[in-house]
Amino acid sequence: MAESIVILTGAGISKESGLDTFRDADGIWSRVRIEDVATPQAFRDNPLRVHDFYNARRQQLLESNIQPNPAHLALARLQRDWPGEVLLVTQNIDDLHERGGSASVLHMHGELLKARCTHCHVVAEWRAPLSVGTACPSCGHAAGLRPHVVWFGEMPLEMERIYTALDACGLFVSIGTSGNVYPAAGFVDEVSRRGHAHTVELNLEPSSGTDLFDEAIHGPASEIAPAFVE
Ligand code: BV8
Repeated sequence: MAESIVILTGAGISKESGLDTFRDADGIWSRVRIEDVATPQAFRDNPLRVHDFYNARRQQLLESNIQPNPAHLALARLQRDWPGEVLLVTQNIDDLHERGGSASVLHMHGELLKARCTHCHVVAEWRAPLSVGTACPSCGHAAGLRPHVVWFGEMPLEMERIYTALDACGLFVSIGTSGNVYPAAGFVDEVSRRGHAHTVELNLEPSSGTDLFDEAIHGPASEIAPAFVE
């Protein structure tokens, strides 16, 4: 039986599609502070500022120039053609994997095009700007909606399913992530501890955890991801 594969992607895979990364010199965290926009405390203190931050990113994602690049397309082909299981886990909240043709994507840090009600917990597709007074489409509660994203200090989504897949995989590939944010940054350790899976980093430059991988290939994702998949 073909080995199962876990792919972890980060902001670097969407960079060539026109979306900024977080920790590069021109990245999102060079312009705004994490504590101002990406924590539960920030949302309690200043929901308007947090909504503005995600509204702008949602609007940009919906602009016509933002399209999946060859790296997204290559992973969709891999998922379609590989005879074994391929779990595609992304830290990205964009929908470029889906638009690139991936039928199954696990968004461990949530999704920009969804909103969640803090009262009834319903998750709804959401493309319009959110504001402090937007009513929940399900329970009608005014001011209950928040972006469906995982902020710092919150539990990432579907961790049980991810760890089960990490424990069973024969190949783990990390693409376009700096390896700074946990628990995702610890996945390579989790796989390596078991000793019988191959681990590969595909990134523009060596990430902070590059030495933890069995193999590392450096260059733009749109070139090295398709080459790796073929
Ligand atoms: C949790 C929201 C358990 C959505 C994001 C100390 C203090 C406080 C907290 C902690 C601490 N130590 C550890 C923690 C936990 C914390 C954490 O890891 N902090 C770090 C920073 C120290 N983690 C958490 O809080 C997580 N939850 O641990 O839960 C828990 C909970 C409660 C109680 C007990 C336990 C939750 C983390 C989720 C945070 N949410 N964002 C959004 O707005 O987007 S994180 C943010 O970083 C993004 O989501 C992003 O996905 C994620 C990872 O970033 P990357 O994708 O790696 O992007 P980055 O810019 O860093 O790197 C890009 C890379 O691409 C670079 O290497 C670059 O070279 C490369 N690149 C660039 N261009 C290209 C390229 N590669 C290829 N081709 C190119 N063209």
